[in-house]
Amino acid sequence: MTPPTDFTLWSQTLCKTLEDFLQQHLPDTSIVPQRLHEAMRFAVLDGGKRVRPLLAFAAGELVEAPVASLTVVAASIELIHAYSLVHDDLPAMDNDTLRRGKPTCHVKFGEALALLAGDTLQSLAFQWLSEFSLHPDPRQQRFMIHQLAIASGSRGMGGGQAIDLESIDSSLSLPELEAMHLKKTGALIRAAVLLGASCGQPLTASEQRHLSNYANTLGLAFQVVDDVLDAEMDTTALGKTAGKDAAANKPTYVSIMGLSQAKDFSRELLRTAHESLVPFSPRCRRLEELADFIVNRRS
Ligand code: GRG
Repeated sequence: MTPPTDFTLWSQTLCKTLEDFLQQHLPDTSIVPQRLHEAMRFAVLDGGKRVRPLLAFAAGELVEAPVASLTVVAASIELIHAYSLVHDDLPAMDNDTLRRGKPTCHVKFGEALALLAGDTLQSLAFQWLSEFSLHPDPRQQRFMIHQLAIASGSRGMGGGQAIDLESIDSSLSLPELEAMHLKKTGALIRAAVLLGASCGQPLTASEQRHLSNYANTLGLAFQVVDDVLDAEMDTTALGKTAGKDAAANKPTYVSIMGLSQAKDFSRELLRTAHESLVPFSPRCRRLEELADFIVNRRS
């Protein structure tokens, strides 16, 4: 067996920190309404790559942010992500039955409870972001709450999902596809990076531009790779239904560019992401490694 790399150990340690926080702070299943709390915990705990939380932790390392603040930010962002997956899987949207290698939330708990679980996970994210002290300057904390609200709302993830649903059976140009994914997938990835970097020392305006460029580029790269994996991998490897985009006749990077060019594009985006981090060297090591992980992942 090959020994775990330093990056693996780093990510495992922080995933454990995240998991402990989630276990402790998600409402307990003994509290009324028990079944809703079961559904919320089912949707969040024990699954997923935790890419967005890790991005928040890694961005926090640029600014010497305290792990306690980063954990709250990371957990809140994962709640928003989990809620989006629960709603995305509903019959009214993607109508999927498998997620993270388990039945989807509505398959296990019914549609009504899955809807409520998604809604209440979203509320809980903002509860945590406003309840814990994340920064000595309260304006900075307000900025974080505001950023996450925009990223998950109609100008971000929710809006991107609406455009995605409208695009079924239609053709999109590459710039239109990119604009959709910058919202649907990119906005939350960007928020993870920016919120993590908001928990510590202030960045200069130039550093903020570079970090923003990294976050946008990586958000796009994440989606390009997601499209490639949907076309290339099988359901067992992905833990969710493979080949869904083609079956639903959705425009993707693979349908527009072809598989080989989509892969080339993801590598080009990876190079751009790395270049954006140059001003932060060597504090940006984890952000570099996460970019590599996102582009080279197989699930
Ligand atoms: C009702 C306002 C409102 C919004 C609903 C459903 C929805 C918003 C948004 C859907 C957003 C969505 C599901 C985007 C797909 C992003 C994506 C590629 C998810 C998969 O992420 P991974 O691979 O999943 O990080 P894991 O399971 O590893 O966490």
